[in-house]
Amino acid sequence: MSDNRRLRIAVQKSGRLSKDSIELLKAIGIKLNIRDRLLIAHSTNEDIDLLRVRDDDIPGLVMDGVVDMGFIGENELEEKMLERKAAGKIADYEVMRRLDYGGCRLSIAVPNEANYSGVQSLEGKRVATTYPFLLERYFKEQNVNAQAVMLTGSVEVAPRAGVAEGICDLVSTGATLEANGLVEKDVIFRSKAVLIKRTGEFSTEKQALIDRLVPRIDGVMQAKE
Ligand code: PRT
Ligand code: ZN
Repeated sequence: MSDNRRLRIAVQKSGRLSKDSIELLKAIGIKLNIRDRLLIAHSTNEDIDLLRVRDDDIPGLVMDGVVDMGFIGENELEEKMLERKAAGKIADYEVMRRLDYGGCRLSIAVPNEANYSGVQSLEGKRVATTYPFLLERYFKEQNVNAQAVMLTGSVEVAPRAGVAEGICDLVSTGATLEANGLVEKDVIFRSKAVLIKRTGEFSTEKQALIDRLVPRIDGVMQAKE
């Protein structure tokens, strides 16, 4: 079983960040015994346990101090931070390293045939997104009165379905937008994966482990440059 002498690190169980996060941990010398169905994976050579969860849960686990560290996309991290602040919850964390994977951008896109001359064109309209807090912050900064409509999936079909006039979603190659007859207009957030840690003191042992591991991450990233 895990106990709090062991460093707890949250990683996405399965998805776009899983493989690179696990590979990075292995590259810095952490031996892991991962069994697909299990929530917890123990390291066999370091005092480390991995908690394998949905990426959406990782910011909260770190901010609540349930885990010590986590690998997460900045988009999800920033969204959850805004959501928690709005709900009056603790939203503190520290970014230890910005990593070299998980790169994407959160962009507003509209149908090819839409008349669009800047974000002001969305005044009074609805925009479907999984990131309502980031989108509403952008609308506020731009002085636009538009409505963020929360959808957790299939955001790209919202305009065709008549649910919204535009979308705000993650883009990497742009193929999904193109396949759905949408054009990317405004990039509102640029994201990469980051390694974060909880705030507060660590035990001497945990701190020593962190101090030993983080320079190895730098070494692995430099070797790839
Ligand atoms: O199940 P769980 O909740 O853990 O996973 P998830 O489905 O919420 O997340 P997942 O695995 O799809 O993405 C995890 C993280 O990867 C995101 O939060 C981003 O930080 C990062 N990432 C990088 C991306 C993309 N690139 C990306 N392209 N996340 C999602 N996409 C999707 C996007 O939503 C759209 O549907 O890919 C499509 C667009 O891709 P292109 O290449 O067609 O432009
Ligand atoms: Zn998710």
